[in-house]
Amino acid sequence: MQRTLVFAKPDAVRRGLVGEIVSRLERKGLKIVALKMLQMDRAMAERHYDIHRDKPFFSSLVDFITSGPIVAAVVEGREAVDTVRGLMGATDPLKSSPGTIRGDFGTEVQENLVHGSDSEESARQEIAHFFPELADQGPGGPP
Ligand code: DAT
Ligand code: MG
Repeated sequence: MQRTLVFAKPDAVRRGLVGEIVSRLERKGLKIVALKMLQMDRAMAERHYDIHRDKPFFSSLVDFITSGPIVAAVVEGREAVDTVRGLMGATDPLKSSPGTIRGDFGTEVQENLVHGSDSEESARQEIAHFFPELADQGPGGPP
């Protein structure tokens, strides 16, 4: 079993799509291990998106992701990282297939509804960042 970090972005919360997103994860068979609403401050957002620091859209991305609460989850299942990325669709919602979250509900690259870790290593780092209370747990929960 593998774990990954998923969050519904501020646009998804504003549009009332949190239940839809969580439901799609659950209906696929993934297990919600942890779930919480929080609002990222700039420091947290800049750390989360550090890899994009030099991109032209970085400050706009940080403005957006800190513009309201998000709902973050730790999700567990077989190949959870790639499974969630598949459910999300491509970064640009106009290039995402219908049937994916972004493909079904988005049109904007920035306001693309959902985040999912892109590798097992980023999942480990992101889970520790968003859910420090789980950081010392391996897959499957507390010993
Ligand atoms: P993903 O979220 O699919 O992993 P990413 O890691 O490349 O995509 O980018 C992180 C976020 O940054 C993405 O969800 C939306 C925003 N973003 C990416 N490319 C962008 C662009 N060309 N213009 C504006 N925002 C962009
Ligand atoms: Mg990414």
